[in-house]
Amino acid sequence: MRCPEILTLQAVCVCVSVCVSVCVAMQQYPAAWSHYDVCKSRIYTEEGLTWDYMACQPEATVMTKYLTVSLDPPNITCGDPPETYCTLENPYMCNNECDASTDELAHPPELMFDFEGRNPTTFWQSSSWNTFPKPLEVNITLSWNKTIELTDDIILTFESGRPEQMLLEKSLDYGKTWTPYQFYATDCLDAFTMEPKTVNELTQRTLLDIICTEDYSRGYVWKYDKTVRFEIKDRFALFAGPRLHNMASLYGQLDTTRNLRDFFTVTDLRIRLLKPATGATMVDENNLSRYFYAISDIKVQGRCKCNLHSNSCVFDKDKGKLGCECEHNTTGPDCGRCKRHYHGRPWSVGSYLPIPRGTANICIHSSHGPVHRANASSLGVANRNQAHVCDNAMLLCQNGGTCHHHQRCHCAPGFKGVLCERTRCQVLGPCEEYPTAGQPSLHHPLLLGPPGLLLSLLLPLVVIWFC
Ligand SMILES: *[C@@H]1O[C@H](CO)[C@@H](O)[C@H](O)[C@H]1NC(C)=O
Ligand SMILES: *[C@@H]1O[C@H](CO)[C@@H](O)[C@H](O)[C@H]1NC(C)=O
Ligand SMILES: *[C@@H]1O[C@H](CO)[C@@H](O)[C@H](O)[C@H]1NC(C)=O
Ligand SMILES: *[C@@H]1O[C@H](CO)[C@@H](O)[C@H](O)[C@H]1NC(C)=O
Ligand SMILES: *[C@@H]1O[C@H](CO)[C@@H](O)[C@H](O)[C@H]1NC(C)=O
Ligand SMILES: *[C@@H]1O[C@H](CO)[C@@H](O)[C@H](O)[C@H]1NC(C)=O
Ligand SMILES: [Ca+2]
Repeated sequence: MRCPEILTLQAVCVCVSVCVSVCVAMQQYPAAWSHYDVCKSRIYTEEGLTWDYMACQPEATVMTKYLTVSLDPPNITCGDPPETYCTLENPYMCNNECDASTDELAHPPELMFDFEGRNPTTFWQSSSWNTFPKPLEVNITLSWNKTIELTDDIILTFESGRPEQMLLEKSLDYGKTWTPYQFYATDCLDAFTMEPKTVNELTQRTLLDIICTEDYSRGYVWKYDKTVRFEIKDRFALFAGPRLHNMASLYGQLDTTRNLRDFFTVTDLRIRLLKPATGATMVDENNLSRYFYAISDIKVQGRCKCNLHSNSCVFDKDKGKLGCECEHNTTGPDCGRCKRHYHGRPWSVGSYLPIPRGTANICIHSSHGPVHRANASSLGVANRNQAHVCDNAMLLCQNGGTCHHHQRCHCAPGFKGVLCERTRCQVLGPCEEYPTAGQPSLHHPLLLGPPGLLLSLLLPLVVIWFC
């Protein structure tokens, strides 16, 4: 459900508050937030048909289609020379053959990302722990060469026993530096000298803590659960509620807390396998073919980071990488700067606020100060992180409005908008039919409040603001 389409179709529906009400009625607010999927729409102002700009982002999708994988050590994949493996539970059951020179018996890394149908699973497999007691360590690095934002749990499915020790790392700078995401061990104290924790023990305040969990490594678990997770959704739920029904609260937080947004943003992931499943305290040194890693599937869901300046991200086959298709006169792989000749004010990330349309923060032509364009509708406010909505130079309050603490314009009677750039109900007839209560006051502190309270506060605000 997209308000702007209704708007485009029905020229009479000019006052956005009407549109918002329509949308609310039609989409059973707040069940489905499919927001931020439109970057601009046509609207009518007294100047005629013009563009209205909104914060926008690409849809979340399966990200494993677009990565490159590299293994370290590079020759750690099994099958060269061919080997036969036994199961962990039964050293006499040895029917797992690996031969890199035969298609049916090879287990290359690509098989971690192929489609898992109903057929026998396909998997990558390491060579066995022949070097015991030297540790069997493998790094699996997933690189996008593009900044992406994770939107769902990372899920690894093991065909071997799950590792007794493992570490998930992330990079935000294309692999130059790495930081831990989560530690996994059968015994966190022993392996990493960390107290074992689960994601359920995290709170809003400790959400960014890096924990060691024993949930995905214990004992003879592979009969029950073969997966190892990094729980994104449980972390989202700390703000958005258990079924993520209150995404508004999450978006509000992401907007105001840079660390939080960065936490879910990566260019690369690295899975560091540190110790394979042994199933018992003692490693059977006479039969090391029982110990190895095998992974059948890795799930990573996310969206391109486009700084809220694009709703589409495409894979360029020639360059072999993803790129945002930038709007709002921005450019760069992440829409991270203004286009040539559009430096009328500094580049700024779009904002999720005010919900539901956000603020586009478009780049402005260098020859136009924002003053000239400010009465085109919906000129974005400056990035809220800088708490800088208006000033006495570039972002002047219009039509006799006055700037208070760089936070908001107090508009003269009859005017509205972030910079008082619009007249009240300028195209519609009598204003009296619509709420005129006070000034728009979308202070984001509201969004920090208890999520339940939030929605009841938001809806009237949205309506008031738009009219
Ligand atoms: C894996 O990467 C880490 C750095 O993140 C490095 O110290 C280690 O030697 C690598 N391990 C292997 C087996 O290449
Ligand atoms: C991988 O290469 C290293 C050094 O190049 C070598 O020592 C090691 O035996 C090789 N491992 C396998 C499993 O072939
Ligand atoms: C492991 O034990 C099984 C059963 O005794 C045997 O068939 C297999 O060859 C052994 N593997 C190794 C590497 O010793
Ligand atoms: C990443 O993308 C940049 C720019 O498109 C390109 O120059 C570079 O070669 C790519 N790096 C890798 C490792 O593919
Ligand atoms: C830049 O933005 C203006 C509106 O501000 C739009 O008319 C124009 O098409 C945009 N230019 C480009 C190259 O996208
Ligand atoms: C927009 O602002 C400019 C300069 O402030 C003014 O000349 C113009 O008439 C305004 N247009 C509208 C539609 O208010
Ligand atoms: Ca597979």
